[in-house]
Order: sequence, then structure tokens, then C-alpha cells
Amino acid sequence: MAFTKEQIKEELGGILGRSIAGATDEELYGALLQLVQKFSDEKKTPVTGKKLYYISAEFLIGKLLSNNLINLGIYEDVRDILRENGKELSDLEEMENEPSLGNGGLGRLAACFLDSLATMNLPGDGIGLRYHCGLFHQYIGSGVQTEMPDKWLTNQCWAKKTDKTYKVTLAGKEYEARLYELNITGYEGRTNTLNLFDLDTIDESIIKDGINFDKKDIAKNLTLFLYPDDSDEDGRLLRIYQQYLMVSAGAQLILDECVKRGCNYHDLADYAAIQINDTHPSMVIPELIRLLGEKGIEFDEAVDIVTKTCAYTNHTILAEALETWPRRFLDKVVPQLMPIIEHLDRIARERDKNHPEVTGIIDKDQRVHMANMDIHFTHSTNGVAKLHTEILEKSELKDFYALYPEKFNNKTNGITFRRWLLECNPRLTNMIETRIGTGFKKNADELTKLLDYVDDEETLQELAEIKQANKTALAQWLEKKQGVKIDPQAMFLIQSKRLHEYKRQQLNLLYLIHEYYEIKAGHVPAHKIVSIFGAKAAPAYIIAKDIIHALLTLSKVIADDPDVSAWIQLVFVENYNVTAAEKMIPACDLSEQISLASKEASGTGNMKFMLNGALTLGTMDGANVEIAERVGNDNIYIFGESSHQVIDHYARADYCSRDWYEADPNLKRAVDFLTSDEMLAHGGIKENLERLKNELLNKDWFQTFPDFNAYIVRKNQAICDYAVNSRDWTRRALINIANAGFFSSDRTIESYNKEIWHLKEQA
Ligand code: 26V
Repeated sequence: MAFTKEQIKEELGGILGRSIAGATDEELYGALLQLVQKFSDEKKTPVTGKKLYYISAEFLIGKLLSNNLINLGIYEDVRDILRENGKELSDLEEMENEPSLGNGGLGRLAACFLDSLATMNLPGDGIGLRYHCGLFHQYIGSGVQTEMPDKWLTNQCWAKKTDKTYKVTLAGKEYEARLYELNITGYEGRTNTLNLFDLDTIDESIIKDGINFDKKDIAKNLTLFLYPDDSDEDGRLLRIYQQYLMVSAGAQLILDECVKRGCNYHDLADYAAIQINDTHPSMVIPELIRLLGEKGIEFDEAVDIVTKTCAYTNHTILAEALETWPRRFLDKVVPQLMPIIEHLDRIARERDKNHPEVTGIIDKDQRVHMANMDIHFTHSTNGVAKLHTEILEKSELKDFYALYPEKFNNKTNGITFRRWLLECNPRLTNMIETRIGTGFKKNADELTKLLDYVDDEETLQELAEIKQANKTALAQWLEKKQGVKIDPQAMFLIQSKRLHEYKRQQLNLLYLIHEYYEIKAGHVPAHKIVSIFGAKAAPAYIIAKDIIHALLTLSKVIADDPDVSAWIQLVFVENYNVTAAEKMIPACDLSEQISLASKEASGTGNMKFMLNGALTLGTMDGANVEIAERVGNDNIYIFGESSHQVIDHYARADYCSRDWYEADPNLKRAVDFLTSDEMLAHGGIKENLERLKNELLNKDWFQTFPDFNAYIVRKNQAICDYAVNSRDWTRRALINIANAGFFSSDRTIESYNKEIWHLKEQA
């Protein structure tokens, strides 16, 4: 169903009740919101067959106006109508607050999946929470990160309040979860729903200085904040409250909808597929068993039904990130689930007599292992990239793999090209369209047709001009936003992702210090570089904040030294979020994906940069491995120890960072610089910098030192190649774009559907 320009004009006029030219930006934004609502409602159709429920604590959907206009096929018409009336769509985009309802990759993946499901006409809804504040707003003042609440809800909001509520009992008290519905538009496809739950009693006024609030009053604070992935004790208990609100209301919604469509509970698996996104929604398993019990279904059958209905995705092998809850927490918040969890634990121990302590649910210290419950009581466990799944099967979860080899499978992550190409890079989209037509928008594999153009001078010239225009646009945006001037003629190197030691922003930091010394000694790089970072550190993650502080301080040292700043600029983009990513990614020359091999489950930023014509500098980790496989070694810069070497070091506990420091004068020089007079003279805080230095010297848990030299060599090779042969660089960028089709989330969803969900494409 296509909407004509006339139809759009008429609808807009009707909603506004006045002329477009005479309306304010706010009125226009509100009118467009209503227009989208109306058009997208028309594409909601009754579901035939099974429906997927993607249940997730995070949906990092980003701004929705442009995305919805593009997906409804009315972007150009709306832009033109506005222009004809002296208005700019880009100004209206500014009106929208970004819903930052996720921490990073896991939440953004959920959002990409919803886009693909709707685009492919598959019935798949999301279930999550309507946080009043998304991920904190990051301010950079006096060289450190400070966190402020991100209150994004306004009167004009995409998530619509409904009159549907569900009763949820938390710590013995009953609460009412209210459903909000947000339309997910598919590109030329159907409309699905993101179901978000909230309490009516939340009170934003209890937020005090920064992001602190009284954590005791659940009725007032339950959905106030998205949980930042690393936090304090108090927060943990609140996290369980949040999770149970989501899964209990979600499970009731699922059962309700299925019954309305003819389900008799015994055949639930024919009506619903439930995908558990990491362990945050794992309590949906015992909750469904409990609810089915209330409907009169025997325990064993309920276990069977739930196992057939649910599937689990694992997103990390980091031990510290795997959720295990002290039993007393669950006893307090969800006593109604404990007898069920205990029963499941007994079944699990029966099934694995060889290693009950490894695969059991409740361990001897009375901690409840959520992932273990997921693997036993769902029919599918998947990793998110080939290497990640292999590590799960061979090491992290090997006892489970021995028990249930048939449950394990891989689903390499993907990204939606609608947001990460069509929306964020219209110049490149247009260039591709003029070469290979529009088929790639829904069939990403068609991008390989670009391989016919890798030696076409006109195409290469145009691609280089597009990259330049995007770099200039990023420079302008940064100047406006942060007052920072960067040289658009320099080479742009970007590392943007959450700040975490395993992602090794500190390796990049050490490189920059090394280059500082080299330039001082007269060894200048082959090309001027701008090294751009975007990263939020979890508020309680001290070392991560120290790394940010070191980067900010170093950027002042460099800026203050004309010898060095002629060659290097270090820029830290404040408050990195989806909106910032959409500006940064199309402007990147070299994408930094330098995690310690084996630690990054997949990464999805790596795919976004590749699709937008950046070359990757990376370790053989996560989906980098699959990127390398597709583009070939000449078109990617790989360095560093392999995942096997890293895993061996951990197994043998034979890594000693101090040995590396003592043995390598360049490394020693770079590490020592952290607490140098230059750093302290530029606002460096001694305590923080010493703490970081000591951490590296005495621990360096994520093994930056062994990769230090290889990183320098490979990175300088990339800079040299860029400087010496820009035509060849652009050619290789085009090869990357042409091979990015595999990383479309449409492919990922197709594979989930074929192997796990079995949904029917809707008419
Ligand atoms: C959580 C925590 C919690 C506390 C301590 C440290 C820590 C570190 C990491 C995490 C993240 C857990 C799950 C997650 O976000 N995984 C990410 O999922 C992406 C989508 O599959 C994937 O691309 C990323 O590689 C993976 O890190």
C-alpha cells in the first residue's frame, strides 16, 4: 500500500488544522507523529500462525521520525512538502528526543531485529520496559565523565498508552503493569508492535543530584532508569524487580493473545515463539510454568510446553557479565517462583549426573544461574557469531554442549540497512542505487553487484567524494555540538562503543602516546590523523572512567603542542548514542575493532562501519573473523594474538604484564607517560592516572601489552596505505561495501526463522 503525495498533504493539513507554513516545528513534529501513527496502523493485520515475542530488557531504537518515514516510503514526499512551505525536515528531527532504551550492542540488535521482522512481513513483537530515563546522558566537564538523567518522555511520544493492564506481585505486593504500544514499521512491510510495560505510579521527582534516587520505593522508581550494565548492590535488587515486572506482564500478554487466537495452552508452542535476549528475561521460564499451572496444567507438561516455546540467545562469555542472583534476592522479590526454580534445579541435576555443580541451577553458595536455567529449559541456545558459538560449545558451555548438542546453534548478528545505510548515509545510498538499482534495500546480497565497479574510475571518484562530504558534515556537526574543530582532510579513525577494558580503548590510548613521542623525535606519520572516540563508562566502573580521563587529558596535551597537533587530533565525542553514531559511522576511514580476541561476542558496530565504506583495523574476534573471511586479507587490517593463544594464557595463568613492560622500552615509555608532568600539567588527576597505570602494570587482565607492537605496526601500515594510494584505499572500501550484504539483520532473522521460530510470512 503506497501513500501518494496528495494523500500526505491532505492528511497533514487535516491533522494540523492550519497551514503548514504557519505551524511551529513542534506542531509539525506532532502532526507527523500522528500521520505516521495513522499510516502504520493501517499496516497492522491479524496474525496467521505462530507469532514471535522477542523479550528483552533493552530496545535501543534511536530516533524514529526519519526511520518511520523511510520505512513507510514517504520520506521524500514529506521532505518536499515541508520544503515547499519553507520548513526543513532536519529541523523537525532535532525536536525528537532519542529513546536510549539500551546500553549498547545488545539493545541495538533487538531494535534492528524488530525492523527486519516487520520488513520481512514476519509477525514478531517486542516485549520490554518503558524506562522513564534511558541510558544516562554523559557530560564531560573538567576531564571526567559525569552522568545526568536522560528524561526522554514528552507529550509527543511514539509509545501510546493503552488501557490494558496486568497484575504483577512483587515481594508479596500487587502492582499494576500498564501496557504502552509502539508501532514498528517495516520497510515496505507490515507493522509490528513493541510492547513496553510501566507503572502509573512512577515519580520522576525522586531523582536527586545526577542519577541518584531513593531505591526503596518500588512503586515510584521501578521503571525510572535503564540499568547501566555494571552497578551497585542496591541496584541489583531493583534489577530483579524490573525483570519480573517485564516477564510477568509479558507472559500474561502472550497467553492472552494466544488464547484470543484459539490456543488451548497445551498447544502454546504452535501460537508463540519466545526469544529470550540474554539472561535478563530468563524468569519468563518459571513464570510461564507458574501461570500454566494456574490454568490447570501439570508441572511436567508445563515444563515441556515452555521448553518447546522458548529459545535463548547468549551474548557474552565474560564470566562477570553472566547473571547469577543470590537466592535470598529471589526469595524476597519473587517467592512465588522459588519452588518452581528449585524443582527445575532438581530436574537439571537428574539430567546431568556427571557435573551437577556445573550445570545445576542453584549452586552450593545458593546462587541462581540464569543461563543454566535457560539452556536446560529452552529448545535452542545460540551464540551471536561463529567464533563466539564455537567458544561456547568448546569451552564456556562445553558440559551443556555434551548434554544437548542439538540445542546449540549459531546466528551471526546483523544490522538493519534501512537505518545504517539508507537513513544515515543518503549520499552513499544514492550512489549505490544509480549503479545496481534499489533491490539491495530488501535483498542485501545484491550489494555484490558493486564488485563490477571496483575498477570503474567514475565510481571510485564518486565514492571518495561521498566519504569526503560525510567527513566535512561530521566536522561541522562536532563544531556545532562541542565547539571542537577537526580537519576534514585528515584520515578519520574511529573507536566508538561502550567503554570496557576488554574492548581495549586503552590500547588505542597507548598507541596515541607512542605516536606523540615518535612525532617529538621527528618521526611523523604518513598522514595526518583524527582519532575519534565515543564511549560511555558504567557509572560505577572506575577503571573505565580512568581510561576516559586519560584520553581527555591526552587530547589536551596534544592540542597544546603544535608539533604534534599538526599530525594528530584526539577527539572525544560527548554522549555517544544512536544519533551520534549515525553521524560518525558514514565519516569513518578506519574502523577500530580491537577487543582482546575471544572476548567480543560479535560486535555490530564493526558491520556498520564496513557497510559505510570504512576499512577495519581489528583482532580476530567476534564477527571481525567473518568480515575478514568475506573481504579477504588485503581488504582488512588484522593484528594481534589469536583467541586460542588468549584462551591458553588464561588457562595457564602465565601472563605477566610487568614482564612485557620491562622488556619493551617503547611500551614502558608509553605507560609511564600516563603519570607524566605533561599529563598532570593538563588537568590530569594524579590518583586516577596512577590507578590506571597500576592496573596495567599489575594486572592488565585484557592483555593489551602483548598486542601493543602488532597494533602499532598494523595501524601505521593502514595510515601509510591511505596516504600513498588513495585510489586503492577507496577501491578496497568499495570491496568492503560490496561484501557487507551478509551482515544484514534480514539474513540473521531469516536464519532464526528457518531454524528456530518457523513463522509464516504474512500476506
Ligand atoms: C555486561 C556486563 C555486566 C557487568 C559487568 C561487565 C559486563 C560486560 C558486558 C556486559 C554485556 C553483556 C551482554 C552484551 O551486551 N553483549 C553484547 O551483545 C552484542 C549483541 O549480540 C554483541 O555484538 C557484543 O559483542 C556483546 O558484547
